[in-house]
Amino acid sequence: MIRSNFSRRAALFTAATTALAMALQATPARAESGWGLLNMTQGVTAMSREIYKLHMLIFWVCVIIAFVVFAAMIWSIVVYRKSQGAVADTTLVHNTKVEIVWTAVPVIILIAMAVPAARTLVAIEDTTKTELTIKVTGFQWGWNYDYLDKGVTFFSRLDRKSDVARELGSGVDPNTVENYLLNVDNPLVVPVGTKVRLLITGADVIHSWWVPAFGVKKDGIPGFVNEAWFNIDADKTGLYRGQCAELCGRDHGFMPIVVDARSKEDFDAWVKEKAAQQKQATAPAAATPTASAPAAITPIASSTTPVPAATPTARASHAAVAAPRVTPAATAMLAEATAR
Ligand SMILES: [Cu+2]
Repeated sequence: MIRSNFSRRAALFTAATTALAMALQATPARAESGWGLLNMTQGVTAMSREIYKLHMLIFWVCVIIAFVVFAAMIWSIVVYRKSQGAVADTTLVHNTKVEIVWTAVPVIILIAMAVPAARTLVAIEDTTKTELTIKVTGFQWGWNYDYLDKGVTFFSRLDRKSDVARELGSGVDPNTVENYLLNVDNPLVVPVGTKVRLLITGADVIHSWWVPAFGVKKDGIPGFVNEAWFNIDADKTGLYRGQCAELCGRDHGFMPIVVDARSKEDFDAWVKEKAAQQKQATAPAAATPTASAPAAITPIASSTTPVPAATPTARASHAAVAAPRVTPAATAMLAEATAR
């Protein structure tokens, strides 16, 4: 009696689970509002959407497994309790067939998840055929962006308004500051529709360059250069925000990232103007011995080549590393940041 009840209920249960799984998979990706805000963003690059799809696939696999396991468990506990006359079925104890099934099923599920995950991981690491390379150096507490071969380099750090408002007793209400702690003085400017490669390193401690909309989060480690890339959809110009994602010291929470994605024409015009400005700004200083000293960090061609200099302990060292490559204004800013 109990056996026939069991098979009928098992069939019902399987049907219900299958229906739920189909309903869940048919659910369209939600817009990023309301409950959607709890989820990761779909982003503005083909790769970020790929990562999002993978995330949702694995999420639903986990949800279905959790549902099946907990439902079976709770159902068994309630329906087949001793007070209802249920007798334990001992044929399943040390049953070879069952052992094989519950080993094989998880292995198959894991392999099924590993295939798309590995494919995506390989694509994330594929930094070939990039059209623009920018070296990103994290320091306590800001970012240096160096457009290799373009003659443009600058520091980017927390904007002044947020910086003032965050001070204790500043008298400024943080609620009145737009994009409080998420704005910078000099955003990273990049072109849309272009495969941009980032060479990410750290000048003092480990930082992590993270912009969710691009699906990029990569550590900047002193002595190493990590690679990452993104290609923003051609119609997605605008501002994208991120933050340092590695606990890097006292002001870790105060080193946001802002990327200004512009059309290719606008970017070309910007880079031209910026390079001309920087050339002009450094020209008089080139006569002094310190400013003409060779760069301590040279552009790195391979991700395995270590960066010389920069010890994690001496705070003065990152100024020594970065100073020869930057404009006087940036050097002053770095000195200010170091003194804080
Ligand atoms: Cu950091």
